Amino acid sequence: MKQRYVVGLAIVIAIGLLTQVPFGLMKPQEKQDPFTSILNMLQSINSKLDTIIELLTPEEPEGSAPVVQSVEVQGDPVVGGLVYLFITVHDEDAGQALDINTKFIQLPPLSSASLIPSIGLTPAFIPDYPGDYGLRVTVTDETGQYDNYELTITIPEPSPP
Ligand SMILES: [Ca+2]
Repeated sequence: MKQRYVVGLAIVIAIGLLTQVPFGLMKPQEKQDPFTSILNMLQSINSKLDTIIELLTPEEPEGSAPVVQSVEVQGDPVVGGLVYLFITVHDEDAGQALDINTKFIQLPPLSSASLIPSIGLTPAFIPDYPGDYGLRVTVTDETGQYDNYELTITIPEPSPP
């Protein structure tokens, strides 16, 4: 009877040890878990917020704005003549693609003149009425920085034949 009791007790202790040891090992972790996991969660939220803020903050344009250096009027500035511009542009930042766009900001009354092409360094048009043709040349670089240049071409009244 005594032996049986001892064996039984030994089994109980063994089972107790086998189950308690893993629990014992896990207990310190369990105690840390809520704090550690909240800390980890906050750190992860913080880094995610940093990423979101980075994504939402508009990037500072890099480099400098391009410049319209000069616009020369070429061709035949009379009614029915072909007028074209010779534009020179410059950008300090090497290798940036530049978009050059020209449009009318003023036309003589009744005029339906149009710029063909309106993009590039040599836009052209045919004046259909005498008067003032106001033009705006805009150069834009890859970062969206731009420069405007405005000029007025005055087309004289056609001289009687
Ligand atoms: Ca630039």
